[in-house]
Amino acid sequence: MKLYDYFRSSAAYRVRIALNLKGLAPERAFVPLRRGAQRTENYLAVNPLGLVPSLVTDGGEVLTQSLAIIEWLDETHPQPPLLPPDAAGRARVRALALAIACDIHPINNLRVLNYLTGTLGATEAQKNGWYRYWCDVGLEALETQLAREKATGAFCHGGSPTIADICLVPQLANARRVELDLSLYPTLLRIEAACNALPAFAAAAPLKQPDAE
Ligand SMILES: N[C@@H](CCC(=O)N[C@@H](CS)C(=O)NCC(=O)O)C(=O)O
Repeated sequence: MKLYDYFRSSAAYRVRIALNLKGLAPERAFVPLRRGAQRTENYLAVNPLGLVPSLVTDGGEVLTQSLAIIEWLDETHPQPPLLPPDAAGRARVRALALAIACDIHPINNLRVLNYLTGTLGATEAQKNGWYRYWCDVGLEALETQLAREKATGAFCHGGSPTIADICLVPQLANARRVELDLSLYPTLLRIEAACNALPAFAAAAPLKQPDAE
């Protein structure tokens, strides 16, 4: 397998965590987003979305979209499972993951931020304000949900990590980069600490990657 990766990409960070949890270490190709490598002919031939991650499977298929990749990994390498055994649990975990992957992350993506500053003429301060605002809106809702629901355990769902935790940890790393006040989210911080105590999460952190700048 081959993972197209970038140290600071939180979507790729999700896949790195899942691969580590499954004990898999594919070949890696780095796509330096800050230098526009995602829009080169070579990379667009792999993934026409021009986004990382992409995973080339042993069979040569190119998989895109971090959550689709992670669910594929979970189906093809079932241990340890990244989704609960019951349908209601799976719906809850997917909803938590999608709250991050669909509602927080995309509007703070590099190309959106570049459009704000480049096309719309927003200042750096306005851009960072946008980022912090949408991150806060999403994380506040997650904190409320996780703090009040009985299904929350040491991790987002019970006592072992799922795709919800896999999305949460990279999103909190992004929030720190824009200096969001995370003390407002004690449940999220508690779960993040439980995750980062696991080598699979710790080893996937952006600054531990070979392409970290
Ligand atoms: N929904 C996609 C999002 C992928 C994505 O947005 N990747 C970002 C990095 S986290 C990217 O490649 N950005 C490049 C750009 O915005 O030009 C997924 O989950 O894989």
